[in-house]
Amino acid sequence: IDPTLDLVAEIDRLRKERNAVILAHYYQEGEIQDLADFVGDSLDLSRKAAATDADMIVFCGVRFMGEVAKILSPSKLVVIPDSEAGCSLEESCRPEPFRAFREKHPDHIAVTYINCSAEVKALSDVIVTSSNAEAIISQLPADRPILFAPDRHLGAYMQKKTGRDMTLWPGSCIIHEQFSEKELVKLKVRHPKALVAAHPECPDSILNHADHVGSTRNILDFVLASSAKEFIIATEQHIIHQMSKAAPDKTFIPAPGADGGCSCSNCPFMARNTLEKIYLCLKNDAPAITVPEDLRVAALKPLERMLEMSK
Ligand code: CIZ
Repeated sequence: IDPTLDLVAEIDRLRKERNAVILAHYYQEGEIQDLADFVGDSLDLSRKAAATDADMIVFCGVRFMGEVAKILSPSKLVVIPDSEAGCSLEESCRPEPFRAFREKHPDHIAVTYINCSAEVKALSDVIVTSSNAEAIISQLPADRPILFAPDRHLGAYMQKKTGRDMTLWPGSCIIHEQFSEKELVKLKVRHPKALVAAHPECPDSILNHADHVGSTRNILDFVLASSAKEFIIATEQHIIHQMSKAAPDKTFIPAPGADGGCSCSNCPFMARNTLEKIYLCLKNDAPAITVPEDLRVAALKPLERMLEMSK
């Protein structure tokens, strides 16, 4: 790429030329969030993907999110800036062991977190995000046990919130798992007025110190509505970009890892996306997401159930 190219202007030109919509997750770099047409969590963004009349969707997030957009909007060209932008939760739950897990528990309803592959979605009864998991689980028949995959911390939190009988898949997110309870307690001592807002992908040892637990969207709403001025944020740190923009008078501190610093909350998969790669994927129509039609139809069913149950 010509280093003198104004990437933001070029992305803008190509977006209009291609009738493209740029979707960005809250966990993307601030400069990517700022140029997106919509910024949100995976639930908001999948709704946008389902409703768009654009010809092309540029999904700035991780691969499974682009895959969801393609499953919901098969006639659109869906591109992602980097095909290597994976997810540790997706990796922790491969289709074959998941199929065996299901077969071992034939009477269970398989509730699967959206952070998984299309193959695992296709083997599930209903998909959830952290924004709608509690509402969806509460609507499921009370006499049926639940299999929850792949995030065991979100599953354990849902078990506590809903009182439902659940068998948990042993997966976790490399980001949320790295926060340190010891360092968090030290940070709270230094900032006694700060409220802790944590994502339910965090282990119990972190959630036990939280004043508020919620999805990205929910944490964002919480800090904006709160009269407190200082917050410790226990999720991927780039959500703080939206918080600081909406409430510049408030202070947001990323929760610490074992070294006391905040580098642990920078998702290496989300960080693969850059302005250069967004420009290139708009220009080259690649990397494009493809999902075989039989798999797409099978994965669509539990996703549509999710959209229906979270209205
Ligand atoms: O659902 C999402 O977008 C993720 C990964 C987290 C959240 O809480 O929004």
